[in-house]
Amino acid sequence: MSGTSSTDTLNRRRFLSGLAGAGAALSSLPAKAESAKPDPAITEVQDWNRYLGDGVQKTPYGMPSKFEKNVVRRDVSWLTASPESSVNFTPLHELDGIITPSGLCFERHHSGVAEINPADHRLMINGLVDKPLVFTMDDLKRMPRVNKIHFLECAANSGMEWRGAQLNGCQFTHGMVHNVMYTGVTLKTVLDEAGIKPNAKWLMLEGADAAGMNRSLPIDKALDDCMIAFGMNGEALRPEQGYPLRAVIPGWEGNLWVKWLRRIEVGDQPWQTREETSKYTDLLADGRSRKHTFVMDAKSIVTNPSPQAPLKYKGRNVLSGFAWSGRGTVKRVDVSMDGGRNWQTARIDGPVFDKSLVRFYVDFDWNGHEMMIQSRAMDSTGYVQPSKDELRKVRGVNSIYHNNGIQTWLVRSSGETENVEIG
Ligand SMILES: Nc1nc2c(c(=O)[nH]1)N[C@H]1C(S)=C(S)[C@@H](COP(=O)(O)O)O[C@H]1N2
Ligand SMILES: [Mo]
Repeated sequence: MSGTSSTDTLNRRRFLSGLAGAGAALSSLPAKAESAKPDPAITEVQDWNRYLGDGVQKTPYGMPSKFEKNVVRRDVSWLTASPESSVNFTPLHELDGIITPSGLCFERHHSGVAEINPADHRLMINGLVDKPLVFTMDDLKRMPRVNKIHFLECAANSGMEWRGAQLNGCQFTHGMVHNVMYTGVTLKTVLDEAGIKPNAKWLMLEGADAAGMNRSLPIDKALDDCMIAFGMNGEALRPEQGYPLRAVIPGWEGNLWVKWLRRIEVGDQPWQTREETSKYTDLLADGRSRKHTFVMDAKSIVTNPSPQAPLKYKGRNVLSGFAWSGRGTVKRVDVSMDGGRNWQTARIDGPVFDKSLVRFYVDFDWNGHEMMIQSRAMDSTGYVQPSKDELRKVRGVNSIYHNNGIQTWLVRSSGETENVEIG
């Protein structure tokens, strides 16, 4: 029997006798004949098997196990000057399946998290409309509702990697992405209610944060598949994600997904705001800039193994990662273990939705040899994720945004894994 800890409660002691029978049964299990050293995890009765656990309502809003405290968002302290205009990163190597838990969705704010009482929040629609409107949150919640699962990727995701391998961990190289189920109203529903004029071509979405962040959105995209969402993963949006209302612009760069959404102006041309002129444009080699780079191209990342999740065992292992495309669904993911010489098709498991992450696996045996692991996504338009060199050929080396090049992880024979690039 293992020793009892000093935190034992009276309750626990009282129930010790009650559970003695069960304990005796477990400890009388025959030890495995072939195992030289008995494993106390199986031969000893554990505390949690002997004492009563916490009752209901210990945590009215449930939290992860204390043994999961590594599973957190992280920032890179030198990346930005202040925490209000900054970013943190989703711990991709700790996740599985396709849904990002709400508390782990990376955050990107230009002026901090606005704290808004939903009772005081309004959404205004003005400009080239028949009838300017102001909605309360309750108004929006009485309109026909939809649920959609989509990824959001900041255009600057992997931006540090343009000139070579930089940050050691997929959380930092690829962690500006999350995948969430949104609940809300389609943008078309609210626009139809206001009635858009025939000459309307663009919308301007504006946030209620101190940045008043705003972006121009072409009307065709708005009417096609955009939403204004008040829910994420089955509950209200988190404050960090724009509570009480945010724009959902499926497949397009995260910057367009205006949080704390308070106004939509309808116009006939783009507004040329800061976020679509001096920012979120990329300088090409010839000195010109790319304009209105909205779509996030197909991309993938192996999350396990990766620098923060080294290989621990020889023999049976699971390689895992995910892929996404802003142009549709992911059709196939190929994985190479030798730096791109040979490729095998990974097994996609779980639901495959439009403009959503898909999860892939390769079940493999590892004999301890060094590996150069890569993954390559193909989407429903036939587009194939390029290598970083192929990207640089077209885009030069002055870019920050829209780096969807193939990532390489070097797995050493110790299992330790590093961010590298092969030429
Ligand atoms: N109002 C407002 N909306 C915003 C921002 C902001 O700072 N203010 N940041 C944008 C950027 S650059 C990105 S990448 C996404 C990040 O969304 P997230 O914080 O839910 O990850 O929100 C966008 N919407
Ligand atoms: Mo962003």
